Amino acid sequence: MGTERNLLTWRLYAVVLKMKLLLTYVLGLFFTGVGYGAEVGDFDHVQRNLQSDATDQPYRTGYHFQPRRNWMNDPNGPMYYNGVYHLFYQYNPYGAVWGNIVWAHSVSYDLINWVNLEDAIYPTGPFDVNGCWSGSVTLLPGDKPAIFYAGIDLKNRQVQNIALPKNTSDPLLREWVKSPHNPLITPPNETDPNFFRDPTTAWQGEDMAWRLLVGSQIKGQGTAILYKSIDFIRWRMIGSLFNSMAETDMWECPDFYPVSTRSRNSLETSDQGELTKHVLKASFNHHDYYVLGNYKTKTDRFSVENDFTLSSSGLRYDYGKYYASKTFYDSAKKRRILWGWINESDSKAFDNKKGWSGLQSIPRSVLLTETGKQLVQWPIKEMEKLRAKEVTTLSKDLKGGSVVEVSGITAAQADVKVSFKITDIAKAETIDHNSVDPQLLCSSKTASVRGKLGPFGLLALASEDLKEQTAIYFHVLKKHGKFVVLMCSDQSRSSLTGGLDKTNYGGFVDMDPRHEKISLRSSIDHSIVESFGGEGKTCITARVYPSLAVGNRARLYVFNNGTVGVKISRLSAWSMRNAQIAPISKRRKPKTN
Ligand code: DQQ
Repeated sequence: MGTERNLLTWRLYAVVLKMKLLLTYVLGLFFTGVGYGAEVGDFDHVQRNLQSDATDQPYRTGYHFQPRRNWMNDPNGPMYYNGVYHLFYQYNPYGAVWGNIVWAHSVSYDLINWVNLEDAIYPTGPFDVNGCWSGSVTLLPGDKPAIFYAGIDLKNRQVQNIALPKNTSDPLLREWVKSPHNPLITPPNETDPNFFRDPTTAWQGEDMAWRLLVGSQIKGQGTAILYKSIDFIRWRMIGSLFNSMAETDMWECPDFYPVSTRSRNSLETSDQGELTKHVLKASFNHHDYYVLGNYKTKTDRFSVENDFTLSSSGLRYDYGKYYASKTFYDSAKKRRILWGWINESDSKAFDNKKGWSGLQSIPRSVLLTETGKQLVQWPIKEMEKLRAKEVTTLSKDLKGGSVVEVSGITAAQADVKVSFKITDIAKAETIDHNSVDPQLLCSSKTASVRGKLGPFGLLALASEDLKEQTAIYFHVLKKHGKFVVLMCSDQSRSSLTGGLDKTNYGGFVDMDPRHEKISLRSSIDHSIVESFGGEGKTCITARVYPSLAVGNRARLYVFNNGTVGVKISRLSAWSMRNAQIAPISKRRKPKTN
């Protein structure tokens, strides 16, 4: 009876939510004409409107998650619970730069359209009075979500706390209650209390005990410390999960989860079949690095297949702007989804002027490749719901030195897939065996430097005269007698504006260009280009601020600046519609003690 009532309440809630979303959208359009950056009574509006030239806010996105205003950083505690996706994130309610950190909270039915709720966790006690930093959600038996987060306590130490929903029958889980046992974990003696944070989702071992990791740094070296508990309240330190040989900074936002070596279905965090490997991800030195290995709860030993590699020839989720990511297991669709924070490439002064800072990446599904050597990431299927007009080109020669416009779509807000066939691989240029760092290679082999088989790819967010362009491209090269594919993202001409970080990024794509087509998918959204090379084996995100290629003035091109021709096997490009991101009610100001 109770369950039926809950179900009924939930259905009613769902209808009201959907109506609110619709009303917000319609009212916004009615009152503002362009519906851009407007506030309508209690509601602010959808993120942006592509029809306007958006001269006042050209860098807000159409389908990436971002709050209406202010600073956002790490995604926290993403989960699927009772038919609703939840995303929490580090947020400054008072400004566009980092500070006053709380957990903001948004919910969605499809991971694309979002409703913003009140902040979920904000400083209330001595154990988090100076900030509520990153953490994760664990679904406890009986399907009870528990948030584990890093609190900055009265003495400015980093401690680990728990919060539970006030009412688990509220499908939106709007209110959270902190445990009277907080802090549950305090920094061990060997750890600097400034380097002890970001607890992972917990997993259960064969012995039914819970485990989790806390990111740390001991004696100047990054690490993740394993803790164990029977009751989820008293936690015992076990030690470092894995000692990397690479000299790293503190490991922020560690993530630890199993991946299947056989199936395309993902695994729940506590799954421990025979056919699994574990992924350990750590965020340091501005990137998200990962290692693969074997882990069994019987011994709690994690034996790794590779080590963290600081050069961009090692395994990273993304070789561009991408940090402090977090995965969760989506039990509805049996997949693991990855969120990452995309930081700005501009200055604080610019962020203050535009009144906001930080994006979340498109949610990506994560799997192990068939070879088992690395992960593969792909934008979740739901993104395709936003695709509108499509243009397609099949089997077209792209001569050396050519630039062809992809017209007929909204180039500032688009999704593009292209695959290239190499017809004359013998012409690939040979590189020195010492050229191992792809990012360095991409810094010298920019899009405007002519090679042989490359650079070829896309020019996104380009102005008509090509003075501005974000180039995502490939080079096919020969190294140690083998063919290698280099993927680059060249930001050097992304904007005529100065004072921006325009670093070029690069990574190798693990494939054989003699037998496989070289594919690229780029999701372009006004000031961000998320690119997936080799069907998601190598990902590069660019954060850019064009001054000419804005709104309707942005163009998209496919290009080949090599001397050797390549073939476009297929190119499909879609205009993308706006996602709807609206608040359900006014943001409540977080309380402080
Ligand atoms: N951001 C949080 C920390 C985390 C860092 C603070 C990573 O908990 O280590 O906002 O971006």
